[in-house]
Amino acid sequence: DSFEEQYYPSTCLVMEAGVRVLRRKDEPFNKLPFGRLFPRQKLFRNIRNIKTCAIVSSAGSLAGSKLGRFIDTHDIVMRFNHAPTEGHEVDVGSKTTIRVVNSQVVTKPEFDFTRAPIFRNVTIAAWDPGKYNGTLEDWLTSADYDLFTNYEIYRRRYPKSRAFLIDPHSVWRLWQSLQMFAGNRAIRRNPPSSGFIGLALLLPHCPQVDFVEYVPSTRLNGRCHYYSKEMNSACTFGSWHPLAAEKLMALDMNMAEDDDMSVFQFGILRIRRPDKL
Ligand code: NCC
Repeated sequence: DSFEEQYYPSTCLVMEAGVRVLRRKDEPFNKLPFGRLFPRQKLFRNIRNIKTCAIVSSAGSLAGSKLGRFIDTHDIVMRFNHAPTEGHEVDVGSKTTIRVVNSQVVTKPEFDFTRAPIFRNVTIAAWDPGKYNGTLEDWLTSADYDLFTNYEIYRRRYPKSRAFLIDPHSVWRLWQSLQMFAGNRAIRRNPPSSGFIGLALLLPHCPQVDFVEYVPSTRLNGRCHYYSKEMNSACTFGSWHPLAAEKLMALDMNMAEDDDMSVFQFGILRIRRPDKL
C-alpha cells in the first residue's frame, strides 16, 4: 500500500470511487444526439490555481454560525439544491461556484430549474441514481426523476452554461466505497446524499476541502435547513440516504489540526487530498 492508503484509507476510498461528470466522448453518449448537449468545458476553470474549497451543507445548524466570511475566502464554494445565500450571507456567505442538485430539483415545477436565477451563472452538477446495476442506456429511460427533459431545455436556453450530469455509475461506486468503510455493518442500498456526492466530486480538483456543518456541531438545533423553520432531525442523521455512515466516513477523513475543536465547536471538517499531503 502507498503511504496515503495506509494513513488516509477513507479519503483514498472516496477518491477511488471516481465520482465524475459525463463527457461527450463517453459511451453511449458519443453516439447519441443527447451527448452533444454536454458542455465541452472542464468542470472547473484554472484548476491549477484552486487551493482551497468550501462545501456548505444545508443543515439547520448553520443558522447563527457567522461562517459566511470564512466560507467566502475559499477559491471554490459548493452548495446544494436550491439552498439560498440571499438573506443568509452572514452565516453561509455569498459566493457560489457550483451547485450539486438532485433530479427532483431539476424536475419538480416548484424549483423552476430552467429559469430560476439561483441556478444561473454557476456550475451545475445534476445527479440521479438510476437502478443499481442499470446500464447508462437504461438510465436514459428509467431515471428516478426524468432530469433529461429540463437539462436539455436548460442547455439549449443557455448554451454557454457549465451544466453537467454526474455519471450514475460513479454514484453507485461511491455507495460501494461507503459500504467498504462500513465493513460488516450493512448500509441501505440508497444512493449517498448530495453532500457526500459533492465531496467525492470536488476532492480530485481541490487540495484542501473544508466541509461546513456536515458532521453536526454543538450548534445542532433540530432544524432541517438553515433557510426554513422546519424541525426534522432526520435531515441531519438520515432516513433515506445512508447519511450516518457518510458522516462517520467524512469524520474519519478529517485532518484539521485540533480536530475536536474544529469539527464540534466550529462545524468545520478539513479534508486534504492524499497526493498533496
Ligand atoms: O436537504 P438537502 O438534501 O437539499 O441538503 C443538501 C445536503 O446537505 C446536507 N445536510 C442537509 C441538511 C441537514 N440537516 N444536514 C445535512 O448534512 C446533506 O449532505 C444533504 O445532501 C439531497 O441530498 O439532495 C437532499 O435533497 C432534499 C430535497 O430533495 C431537496 O432539498 C429539494 O427540496 C431531500 N429531501 C427530500 O426529498 C424531502 C433530502 O433527503 C436530500
